[in-house]
Amino acid sequence: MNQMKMLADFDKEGFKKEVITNVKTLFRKPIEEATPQQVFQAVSYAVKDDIIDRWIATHKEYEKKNVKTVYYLSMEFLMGRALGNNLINLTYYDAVKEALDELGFDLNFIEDQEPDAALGNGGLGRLAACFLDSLATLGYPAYGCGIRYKYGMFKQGIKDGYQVEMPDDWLKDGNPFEVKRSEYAVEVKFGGYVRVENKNGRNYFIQDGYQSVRAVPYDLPVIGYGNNVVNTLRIWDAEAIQEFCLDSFDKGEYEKAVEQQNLAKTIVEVLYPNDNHYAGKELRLRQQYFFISASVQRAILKFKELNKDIHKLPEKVTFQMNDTHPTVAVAELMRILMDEEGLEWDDAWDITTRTCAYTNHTIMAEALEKWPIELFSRLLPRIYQIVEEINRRFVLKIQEMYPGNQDKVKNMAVLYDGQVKMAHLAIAGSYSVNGVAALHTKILEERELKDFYEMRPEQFNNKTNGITQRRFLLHANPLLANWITDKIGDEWITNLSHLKKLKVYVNDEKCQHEFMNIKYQNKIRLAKYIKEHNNVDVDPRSIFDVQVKRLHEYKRQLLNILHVMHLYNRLKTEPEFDMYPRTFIFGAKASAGYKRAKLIIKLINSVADVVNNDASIEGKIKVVFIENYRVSNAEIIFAAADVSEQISTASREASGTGNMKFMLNGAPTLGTMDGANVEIVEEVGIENAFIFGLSAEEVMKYEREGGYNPMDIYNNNQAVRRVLTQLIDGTYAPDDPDRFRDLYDSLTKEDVYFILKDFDSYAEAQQKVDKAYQDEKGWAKMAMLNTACAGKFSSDRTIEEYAKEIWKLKKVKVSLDK
Ligand code: NBX
Repeated sequence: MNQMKMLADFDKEGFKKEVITNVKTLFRKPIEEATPQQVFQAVSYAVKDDIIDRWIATHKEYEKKNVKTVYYLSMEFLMGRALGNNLINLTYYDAVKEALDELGFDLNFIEDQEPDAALGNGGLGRLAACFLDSLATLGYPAYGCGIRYKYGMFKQGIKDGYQVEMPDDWLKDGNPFEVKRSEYAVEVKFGGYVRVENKNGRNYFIQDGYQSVRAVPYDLPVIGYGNNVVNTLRIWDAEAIQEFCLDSFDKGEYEKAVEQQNLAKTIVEVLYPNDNHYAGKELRLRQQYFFISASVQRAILKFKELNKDIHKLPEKVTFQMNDTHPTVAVAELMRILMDEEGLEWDDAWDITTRTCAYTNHTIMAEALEKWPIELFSRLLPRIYQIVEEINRRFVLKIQEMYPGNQDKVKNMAVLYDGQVKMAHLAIAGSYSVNGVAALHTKILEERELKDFYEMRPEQFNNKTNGITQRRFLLHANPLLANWITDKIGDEWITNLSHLKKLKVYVNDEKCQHEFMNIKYQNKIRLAKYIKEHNNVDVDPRSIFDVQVKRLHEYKRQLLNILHVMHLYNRLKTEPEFDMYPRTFIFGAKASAGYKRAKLIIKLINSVADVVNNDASIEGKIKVVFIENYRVSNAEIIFAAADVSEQISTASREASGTGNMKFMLNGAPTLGTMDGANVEIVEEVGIENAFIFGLSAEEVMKYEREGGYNPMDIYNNNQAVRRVLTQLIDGTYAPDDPDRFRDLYDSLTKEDVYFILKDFDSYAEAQQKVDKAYQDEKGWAKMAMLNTACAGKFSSDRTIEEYAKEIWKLKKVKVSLDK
């Protein structure tokens, strides 16, 4: 890379001066008196200075070349912290570290002052963030478009073993990297009614009696690695249109002003903390239309600055819809093309369906967005009219293809049963529909979206997810990153397939030692974090067995903790049983209203209380629940993991991306053949993973046949019966033996996630882990092979596929003339 050249650009003395000046102008203080937060701000503003020139140069270049741009529309961008990542991608990290050292500050400590930008729930939001990083690094013109939530994902505390939620006031000290762009504000209208006006023989549809808000964009820089490219994440804030007029004596006007203030405030107030679950709240639909209308309006205005003919839109713009949440984009684009640009339906529809594309992230029925028509049409009257017409024409097409087949209409219509089905609207309005892992796409084509696939197979494609190695290796695991660079050079930073060059070292004992020693150092770092944040002592020589992800029944944290209970039983009752010391590490936020998920958190903490305090097991098992799992502590956790728990019920996890982050950092997968695990095993070899459980086909077969009977297992499997009984006999809830009865009932009545069914197979795989870890060389080799074979899972690879196969983008080079 051009790292050396870039580093030569860095003016260390100038930077130090700027930090000192920034502290003075921002906080009226000499640097010696500044708080760590103030130093963080001062450093960030100094870094921003370096970013701005590249940012301007990038956009100048895009305009000069009039390039095609992708707009990645997403309700969520789970960015995490910016400072460290920005320095990494500017290739200034080491130089700034040195500069700060000389000023008497530790960069790591300064980084820790930054709150995570947690504008997302989990996988879907983090994927969007990784994609932005890759787009900029590859030099593709792109905008991320989202919402500037005042409060992001809640902060999780653990009180008495239970999750408590606290507001995430991430903007309270300001965000040094953002730039407010008031000049690009647009109006977004809600409610009212549609009036038809005839002008020159053509009907025009005009929304009247509406309430509206001013959408104001804030831009965040997204820096490409060492290439001068800076793309933009544009997040929208809402402001009242009418200034709040205190001296107005007109009561009606005054009340209207207050109403509009409130409307603006509430729209962007908070991120809905549900993942893979649809709640159907009116405010959520308002959020969706708010950021989509603003983003699409702005994109069209920008397009028109450089292009005369609106028919050329698909040649210059793609809207990629991250799940169904941004799907109103289809109708909003139709509205703008017809009502504002004056196009006829067919023309507008042709343009729209060559501009929009849709990514599906789930097959879980409870996650499918369906809006009651009553609500949808009241809130978005003109958009609803358009959706009605889309539906009318789409149903005609279905009937033409399948005359007399009412089932097809029932399964595919956009409007059905009084509801607007957002996935159907997304498919009808898109030229591309993609799943996020090979197995997931196959299930979409063969089952979930079968009718749509049969109608238009060429529309469907797979894009297996990926992660950015810049954040999840280069920044998160500097020891391993340096070791890899020493061995094979630094090209892996922008081309992860180079990691396969590490394969020649996997049998080399010295390399094995070095690799495992780095893992050990990272485990010490995590142990320190756990001591500081949880006050639990863990032994870095034990196996770090990690499950970190959102809490959801289908992800089966319950299977993991039931197995811990089982191991504990064995240690207590089988004198001949022994095991290698293991630390079971959990981290997970439960959606605030998801009772059962919260009860599972309480169970994990209750098991931890008993097991961690039982001296008789000699520390063989430790259980730790890491509070407030988020991007910033994830970086520490992945680097330190020995075992990656990816144990979802097969067919339920569309892809998973945590699995890839563990693999990259040298942790073998203990998992089911689900999502991208299938492809991980393909890359690394099944002998370098611990695979167990029903296959997706087997799960789906049981489901077609009405499930299975968990009581058969309860009756025949002593180990299972024992842990289930312990859920209701007070072993883990002496003060309230009924506390976990709901979990007991869910497992013995239906067990919809096949936890008991997969229990034995999971326990067996866990035994294999225990044995394998004790073969030091064998384990080192397996761990190294996981890193060496992770090349496919770079989001750079994923984005190249999107760019070539869906978006048809061209790369742009940016140079800085000084
Ligand atoms: O998207 C996740 C899937 O569960 C993962 O398997 C996949 O790897 C990841 C990226 O493709 N889905 C997800 O995170 N969904 C949500 O967070 C979500 C949020 C709100 C909502 C529905 C889903 N209404």
